[in-house]
This record gives sequence, structure tokens and C-alpha cells, in this order.
Amino acid sequence: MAEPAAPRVDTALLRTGLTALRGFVSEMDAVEDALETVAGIGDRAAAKQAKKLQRLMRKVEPTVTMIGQVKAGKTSLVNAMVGWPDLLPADVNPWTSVVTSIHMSPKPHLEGNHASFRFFEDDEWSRLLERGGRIGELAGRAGADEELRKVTAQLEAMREKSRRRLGNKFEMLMGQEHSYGYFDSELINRYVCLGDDFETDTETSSSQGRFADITKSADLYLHREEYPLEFCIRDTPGVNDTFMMREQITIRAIRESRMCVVVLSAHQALSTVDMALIRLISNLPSREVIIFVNRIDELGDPAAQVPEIRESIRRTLKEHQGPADAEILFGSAYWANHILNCGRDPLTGASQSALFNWAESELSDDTGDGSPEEMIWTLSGVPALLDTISQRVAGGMGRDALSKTAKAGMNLLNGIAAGEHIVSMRATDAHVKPLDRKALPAEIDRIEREAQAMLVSEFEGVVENFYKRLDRSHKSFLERATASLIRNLERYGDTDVWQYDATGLRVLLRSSFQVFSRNAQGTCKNVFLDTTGKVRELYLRAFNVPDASFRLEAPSAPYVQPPVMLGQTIALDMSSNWWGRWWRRRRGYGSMAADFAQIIRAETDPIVEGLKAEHVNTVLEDAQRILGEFVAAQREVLVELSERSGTTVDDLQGVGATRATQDKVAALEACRAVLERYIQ
Ligand SMILES: Nc1nc2c(ncn2[C@@H]2O[C@H](COP(=O)(O)OP(=O)(O)O)[C@@H](O)[C@H]2O)c(=O)[nH]1
Ligand SMILES: [Mg+2]
Repeated sequence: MAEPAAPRVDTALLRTGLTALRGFVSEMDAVEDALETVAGIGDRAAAKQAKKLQRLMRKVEPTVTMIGQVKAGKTSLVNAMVGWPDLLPADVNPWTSVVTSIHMSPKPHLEGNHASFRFFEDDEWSRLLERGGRIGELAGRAGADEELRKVTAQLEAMREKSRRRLGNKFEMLMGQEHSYGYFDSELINRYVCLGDDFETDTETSSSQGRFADITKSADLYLHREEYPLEFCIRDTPGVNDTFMMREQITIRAIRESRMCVVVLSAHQALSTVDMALIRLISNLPSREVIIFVNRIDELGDPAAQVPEIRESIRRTLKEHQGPADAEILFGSAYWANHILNCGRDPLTGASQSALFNWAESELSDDTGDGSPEEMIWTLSGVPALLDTISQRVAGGMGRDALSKTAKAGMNLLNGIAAGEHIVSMRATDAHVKPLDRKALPAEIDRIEREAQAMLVSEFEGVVENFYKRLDRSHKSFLERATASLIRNLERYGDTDVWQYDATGLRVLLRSSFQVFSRNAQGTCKNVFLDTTGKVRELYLRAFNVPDASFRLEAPSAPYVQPPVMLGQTIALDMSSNWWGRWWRRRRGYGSMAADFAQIIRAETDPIVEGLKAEHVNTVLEDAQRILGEFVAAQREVLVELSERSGTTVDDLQGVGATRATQDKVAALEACRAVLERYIQ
């Protein structure tokens, strides 16, 4: 008997939202062609560099991270976006903390679709157990011993269960990675889906969910020709959990990609419950945040309710200093997956009437002439989401990548053109003096040394300034908060639980960070320009190239990651039981104020330290690397040129060489016109 055919999925629908991404890829093609020409004209070293630039440009993999409430439909939405409705299990046990990245590639992988799963490191678990995670840390600081005991006991039980489930493999698996030359839903389930028995004591699960409790991340490599370039969609477990472990996971995931989609459920779109979420995204620029309000199929009257929800989200974002201009889209992963599945499972009655209601409001006469499938796909909001993402990629990290490649390509081209100039000079004028080749490498080394030293010393000033501002903001916040506490105590006594909003601190720290970010980029830009000027002078001096026509592009300053960690929950954000109890247990205003200052300091110090350590070092290291790469590329071209300029007139075969040179120069000019378009 023949095997039943796999259920059909209409992946062609995906193309609808990816036009801007295709546009971006054709721009990449144009730059790639120009580099191809440059490679053909230049000598071996130049050709090698051009190939390397092509390779690096092709390696860009835009990544978008889905964050949001548990059950908002993140996973269902990811499935729709990759065109595989049942790929990742929806409705997984909220205890899982796996971050799943789906890497799509327009070309099939040689080894076919494949997957790898990574487990937590042993020390990540121990840290969680010893200190009870972030929540335990908070409870510990507040002296909420009872809570701390509870949290630790829960974590112990969780670990015990995993240990029993996995037997003596448990320790061995920590920190390991499992790779497979295929994947399907069954395999994924084993790694990301906890069995339902996890929280109860019935040990019924067999293979399902066998590893899920210790899986940290899953990477799936999928061939999808509808995506015109390598593209990664990352699913996170959701922000709100008992141990605040996932908050850290989410923060890390956001930091690793330039764009995030905040998925909200239409029933409960951005209420005060989501303050943790709002805090996380308020540290991102609006253009890097897209809000997708999912599950509109469950609204009674989407046409009327959607505008209200939009308005309320805008208001909430504004009130809480969130990214007020972030794009807000509406849709239903349920409709999207329904239509990708070619409508095999009929829509429920309520969902169908919501669809008609939404169609009437959304589909105008000129959008209404597609097929019914296309119309439902449009109404699901997924193509609009893909389109917004595509545009952001093309306008953001894509544009940056193109510009970076175009600049390096242009410099390569200018080097080659300078070489051709030398050749033609030597062919016509025997008086051009050959260069002292030996002096060049030392000159370039000197320029690099000076540039790196300048970078470090200028950076020091920027950093010192930043630290001062941070510390000042931190101190003044602590003083104000404590003063407010005392005022409150004097006025109302200590019976009312007093709350103090940490937004002020975040705003202050964020603005210090923005100043740092601007100054750091400005410094890099200056040093890069200065270095470029010196290298250019070397060309002029060494090869007699005409001053006016010879240009070198300075590399772009490094990208500075937004300070997402500022959004992490701190004691002041919590209004849980232990805060009240902490409050009631204190006696005497003096001790209260002192204790309070101490707990807040203990909570905010790590944030300030984190901003200092991680961001500052990353920016400086990136800048040093960019500078190093720039000089290395220039060194290769210059040394190569100096070798050519040592050839004799006879080697150049007189007039013949001049004519060939003119052809080359014309071809290079055509490439220059292409590359110029992409330089920012
Ligand atoms: N009606 C409806 N249900 C949805 C939609 N998206 C997801 N769900 C359901 O909501 C539940 C949670 O979805 P899931 O994708 O796991 O949410 P996550 O926790 O954010 O990843 C599942 O039962 C889904 O089938 C939607 O657009 N409409
Ligand atoms: Mg999920």
C-alpha cells in the first residue's frame, strides 16, 4: 500500500509578504555583480578580497525575535510565518524555557533539513537552585525567607523529576548538544515539549518530552524557497513566569537580534499586567519593535474593537514611556494556519463570523479581487507582518550590511584604479620613480598602531563621562526614593504599603546610555575618518595618484545595542506579597529608610554594572575589530600595488597595456556607480 501523501500546505502564500525582502536581495545581487567585476579586474589579492566581501554579505541572516505573554499565540504565529502549521507544538507546558530558532534558507541544504538541540549548562542550573533564580534573589534580599524556601523547594522538585526522568544521563547531558540530520514534530516534541505529567506525579510520558526540561535552545534549519535569503525567526517561551528565569532568557534573545515582534492577545492587549513586557520594549527604538495583536478571530466585533485596542495600546505605551510609535498590526494565527492548511479543518462558527466582520471593514474594492485563500491570508495579518518585517530588514540591518560591503568594495576598486593609474603612468612616462616597497608595511603598521591607541584613549574619555552620569543618576534616584519614603512615613505612618515607581531611574539611565551611544559612535567615526585620511595620504605620496579624484571610504561606526537589560524587573516593580510583608516587618523610620536604600541599591547595582561592563566592552571591541579589518584590507592592496609599481616599462608592453588599462578603468567606473548607490 502506498504511503499517504503528506498533507498539502500552501507555502506559496508566504510570497505575498516578502516583496521588500526580494527587493533587498536584488540590491545584494547588484553589489555582488559589481564585486564580481572588481574581482575579475584586480590582481589575485584583490580578487580574494572581493570574494570575501561577497561571502560576508551573503552571510547576513536577519533575525526577528517573537516575545510576549504566554498563550498569546507566539508559537502559532511562528508556524504560520514559516509556512508549516504544526511544526512547533503550540500550548506547551508553561514550564518550558526553550528558545527555538528556525533558520530558513532559499537553497536546500546539502545535508537536507536538520536540527540541533542544546541543553542547559550545569552551572546555570546550580545558580538557579542555589539562589532560586531572580525571584529567589529578590525574596532573599527582602528577607522573605518563607518565599525563598518555597521557590527553592519547587526548583528542587523540578530538578528531582528531571533526574528521575533522565536517570544517570542527567549530569552527562548538561551542556551537551544533540544534532539530527532531519526534524519533524515528533522529534521537536521530545526536546521542547514537557509532558503533562511534569507537574503531577504520574510518570506516564514515554518518549514525549523526554529532554524538554533541560533543553535550552533548539535550532532548526529549513529549506524555504519563498524566503529570498537566509532568514531566522526566533520563538521565545514568554516573559511571565514564577522564577523570572524566562525574563533573562527573553532579554538575551532580544539582544541577539535587531528586531522583535511583541505578540499580544486581543483579549488582553497590553494591560497593566504586562508592565514587565512594556519595560523590556521601552528600551528599544520604535523602529525595532512591531506589535502584533493576535487572536482577533476571538473578538465579537473586530471591526469596532480593533481601533479601540489600538488606541488603548498607544495610550499605555505613552503613559509608560514605551516605544510610542511602534507599528501595531492585527490578525489571527488561527486564520493563517487554517488557510495554509488549505482549509482542511473548518473554522469554528464564531471565528467565521469574526472573519466576515473583519473582511467587511478591511477589504476595500481594490484589495478584494484576490482568491478567497489570498483574502483570508491577508485578513490573518501575517502577510502584513511579514511585509513590515521585510521593510525593516531592508531599511535597517540590510541597508547597513549593503553599505558596509559597498564601502569596502569601493576602497578595493579605488586601489585597483590607482594601480591602473600607475601602470598607465609608467607606460607613458618613464620618470615615475618606483617606490621604496620596504617602507610601506612599516608605515601602515604605524598608522594602525596610532589609530588603535587613539581609539582607546578617546574611548576612555567617553566611558568616564558615561560612568559619571550613570553613578550620578543612580545616586540621585536613591536619594529621592528614600526621601519620598520618609516623607510618606511622616505623613501616613507605616501602616500603608508604600510603592515607588522605578520608571524615573530607568529614564535617567536610558538617557545616560543614549548620550554614551552617541558619543561612542561619534568617537569611532572621528578615529575612522582620521585613519582613512592617513591611509589616503599614503596612497597619494606613494603612487602619485591625483589628489582630487582619489577617495577612500571610512568604515561605519559599530552598531550599539539598545540597553534591554534596563527593563529587567527589580524589587520596586513588584507588588507581590513579600513586599507587603517586608514592609510590615520593619520597625522605626530610620531602619526602614536604611534597609530600603540597601535593598534598592542591591537591585540596581547589577543593572548599572551590567550597562558598564557589557555594552562598553562590546562597542570598543567592535570598533577595534572594524579598524583592524579596514587597515588589513588597505595593507594588502597597498603592498600589492607597490609590487606592481616596481615593474619596468618593458614588462608593461607599452601602448598595449595602456589600452587594456583604459578598458579596465571604464569597467571600474561602472562598478563605482553601482557601489556608490549603497554607501551611507
Ligand atoms: N482562536 C485562536 N487561538 C489561537 C490563536 N493563536 C494561538 N491560538 C491558540 O492559543 C493557544 C496558545 O498558543 P501558542 O501558540 O502556544 O501561544 P504561545 O504561548 O504565545 O506560544 C493554543 O491553543 C493555540 O492554538 C489565534 O489566532 N486564534
Ligand atoms: Mg510558545
